Amino acid sequence: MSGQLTGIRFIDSHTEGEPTRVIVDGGPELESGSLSERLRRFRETADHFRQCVINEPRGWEALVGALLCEPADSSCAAGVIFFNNTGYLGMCGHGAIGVAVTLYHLGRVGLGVQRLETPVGIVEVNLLGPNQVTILNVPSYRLHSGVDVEVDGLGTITGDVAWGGNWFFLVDGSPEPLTLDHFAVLSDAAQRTRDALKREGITGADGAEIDHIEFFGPPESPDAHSRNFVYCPGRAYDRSPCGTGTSAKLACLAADGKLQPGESWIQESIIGSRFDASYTITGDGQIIPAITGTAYICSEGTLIQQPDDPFQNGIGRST
Ligand code: PYC
Repeated sequence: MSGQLTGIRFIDSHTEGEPTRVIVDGGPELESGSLSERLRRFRETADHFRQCVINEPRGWEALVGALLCEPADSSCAAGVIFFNNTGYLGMCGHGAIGVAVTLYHLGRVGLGVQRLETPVGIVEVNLLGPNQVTILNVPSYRLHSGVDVEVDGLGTITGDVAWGGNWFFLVDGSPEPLTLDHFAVLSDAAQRTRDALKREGITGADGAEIDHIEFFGPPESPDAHSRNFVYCPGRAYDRSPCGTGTSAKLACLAADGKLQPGESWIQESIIGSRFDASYTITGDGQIIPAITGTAYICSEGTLIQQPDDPFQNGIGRST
């Protein structure tokens, strides 16, 4: 080996099949301030770090990174900034479950309730066991219902726009069968739906881009309520039922009066894994989703960057 090595210590887990890479050492210096301020510094001064961790050859497209930071709010066990192959996520439900299990694995927290600070608010994580976690997500709500969009090759697709920590377009009645061997056609349909939303100027609040698409259909398990396919910003699909996507779904069900506070909703993913979800209501018409799932540690190690490696920051891709 030549040149000076830089090491980035990580722990990988998967939550219901969806991977999370927690950076425990060797992350960028983001100084102090709110998590959203540090996210801005991360984006502006250290985006190469995100690319190195997520992109091939050290990462892959489905991976979500989680940079552990000192929390600004001392009631929190940790601050965390989530990122993926295209940029940064306000919140990540499967990722928060992965972070909680990783903090437990590291001996930094015990079982029971902890708080995590994210750029979009504080989330509570309750470690029910070494691998099982319930998260109380950020307040979630439906912004628009029954929005029609003209999608190339698919015709009119109708969906709801909802916030669950990220912006989602939720479509009941998937345009393709909800099985894993259809992931390529599902991804294609979801990408075209996303392109159409952009073209027609359909956005989340304050013009925010709707960068996650969710298709729903009947579940395979008799005790589940629904199966989904969730398409993420970097053209990867979520192997889990998606924590923020399930939160957005709960917000729609609540708004339609189809699910009552405290009632259980079992959301199945495209690979058959599941989250058990429910909600409580806030005073201002939003909901607080509770999402329970399991995560398992699957590897830990050190990512190495050498100054003379032409791909020390990974292989970038524009989406
Ligand atoms: O679980 O919230 C989630 C999530 C977002 C993107 C991938 N997973």
